[in-house]
Amino acid sequence: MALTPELRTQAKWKEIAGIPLGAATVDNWNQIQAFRAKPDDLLICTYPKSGTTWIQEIVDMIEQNGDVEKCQRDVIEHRHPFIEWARPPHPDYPGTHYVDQAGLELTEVSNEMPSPRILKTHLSTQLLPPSFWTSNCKFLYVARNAKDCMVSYYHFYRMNQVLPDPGTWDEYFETFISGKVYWGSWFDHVRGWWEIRDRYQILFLFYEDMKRDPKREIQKVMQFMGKNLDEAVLDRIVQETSFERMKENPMTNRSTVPKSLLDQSISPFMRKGTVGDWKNHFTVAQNEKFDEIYRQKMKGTSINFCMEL
Ligand code: PPS
Repeated sequence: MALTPELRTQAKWKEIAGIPLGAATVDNWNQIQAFRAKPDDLLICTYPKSGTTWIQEIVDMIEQNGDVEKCQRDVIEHRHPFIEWARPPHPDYPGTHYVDQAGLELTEVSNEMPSPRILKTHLSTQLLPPSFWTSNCKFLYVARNAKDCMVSYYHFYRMNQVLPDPGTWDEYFETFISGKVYWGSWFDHVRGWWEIRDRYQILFLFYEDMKRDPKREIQKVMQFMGKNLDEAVLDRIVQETSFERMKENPMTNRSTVPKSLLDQSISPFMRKGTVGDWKNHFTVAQNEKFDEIYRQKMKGTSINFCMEL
């Protein structure tokens, strides 16, 4: 059943350390924090709307040695457990193979996954279950420039029927800047992961680089995963993970998710997949305001984003 506009406005999140998260995630927080990572785990880490689905498909294609059929074995959101995700069961959308009765994805069952396990999170460094730090596993972080991320998240909020209504673009603009969106502030998230990138096994990638030169970035991922694939396989992966292919692919485009959860008639999950769409949304005044806030919040970091290609 779809939420009415009134219920959507009231849709509640809860907070951990001031960071909004789904209520079911917070209700299961102790169990999530107690998860035991393994040294050969690979954790895909992103702020929402930064290219998570794209890097998941790339990682799976590499893991399956470019075998397209194997990557069709399940929808992308069920191939890699989403470690902090929990939601009440939905009759038309049962969840992953690893989900437990409380709707929690990361359970003892996922401990039985064959290694190396590939897992996914949107958590900031401060909220990650501690065993990920002590087990010395691999982290693959993808960052996307804040303005495009904000635009993509806005359209996702509009179409995602279980998130609160984002209001108008102008209203949402303020909400995003304040960090009161699911998984918190873009600034804190990106900064947090960037600052520890040399202390752990972290491959830090940028969405914009993946757009500019997908083959080079896919090669980096391949090396990071300890794989060696020949040119023809790499070319196939580039082709199969292009926006156009993934938009048409029912295993990656979320078309199997019921409309009562994701209403793609409002905005498709695979929306534009470009760099620079923020220019179609930001007013001149918003752009100036955002640049000033960015300067303050990212002061002292060496990170550099490409804002258009
Ligand atoms: S989520 O809900 O957080 O998991 O979303 P996420 O997958 O991180 O981000 C969705 C945005 O990524 C775009 N996308 C792609 N861009 C380029 N190439 C490929 N293959 C690709 N796959 C997904 C998707 O279109 C969303 O961005 P926008 O700007 O909204 O189009």
